[in-house]
Amino acid sequence: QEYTALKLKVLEWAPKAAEVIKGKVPEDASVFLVPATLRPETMYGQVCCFVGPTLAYGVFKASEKEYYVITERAAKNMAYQGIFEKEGVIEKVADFQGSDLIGTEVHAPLSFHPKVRVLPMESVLATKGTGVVTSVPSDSPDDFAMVTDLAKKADFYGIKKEWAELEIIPIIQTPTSDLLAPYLVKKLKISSPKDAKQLLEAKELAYKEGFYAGVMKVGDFKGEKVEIAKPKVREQLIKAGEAFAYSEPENKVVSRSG
Ligand code: ZZB
Repeated sequence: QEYTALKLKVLEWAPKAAEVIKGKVPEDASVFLVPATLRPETMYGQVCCFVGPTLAYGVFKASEKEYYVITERAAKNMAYQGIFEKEGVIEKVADFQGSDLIGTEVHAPLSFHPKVRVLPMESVLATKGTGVVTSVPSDSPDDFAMVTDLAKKADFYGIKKEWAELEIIPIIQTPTSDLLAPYLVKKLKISSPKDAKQLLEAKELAYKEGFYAGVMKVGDFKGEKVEIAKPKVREQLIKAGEAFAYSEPENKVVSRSG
């Protein structure tokens, strides 16, 4: 899988995270949460950043001035892709549990909401991407179902309601809607982030329709087809130093003998 890894710079740590990171990175260095995405053209619509609350994350040194918050698994992959200073070597300076990071404020490149919060999502997989997921509820059914639930049950999740209530702005027009994910969630009668089966179906429909029939409604490539705009937005982010290419080997097939 060829992902775009986006750099979400930490602006303000949540209290628990601040305690953990204290003294671990130089004063003049930046720390980034780094989600892996297959949809760089949707980055205009980011409203928050998800971590798995029970997952383990590390803070890895990428260079003198830059540190990345990702899973160790992702760091090990990145070490062989020219992303860190020394080939094959990872340098971890701190450990977080996802829950420590909830409430951290980060800068989301390209987004209409440049400042977004880190929020919990139980379904984030430790075995895919970086374990950090940027949330685009306009075009991702999983994200729409999750932010809806977070806003509805803010106390239960231990977050501020307004963190999950940033406006969802249309960014891609398709023949059925300019808010494809909310449309599909409603149409398939998805009522919770736990409706895994319907969410998978909605995601597949959203990928297909977005890619083949979507037209950009915003940004520098407004009016262009998603198929055309996708690599252009990606290049723009990479040139600006706000993203980099990250790929990972296909999941190994587990043999029957184990
Ligand atoms: C932003 C975005 C906007 C995404 C969108 C999708 C969509 P996939 O589809 O399953 O192959 N993702 C990345 N890492 C993880 C993880 N560890 N656990 C759970 N979800 C993860 O995986 C790729 C997409 O799944 C990524 O692209 C990311 O969400 C999420 F409008 O980034 B995406 C129709 C989907 N639309």
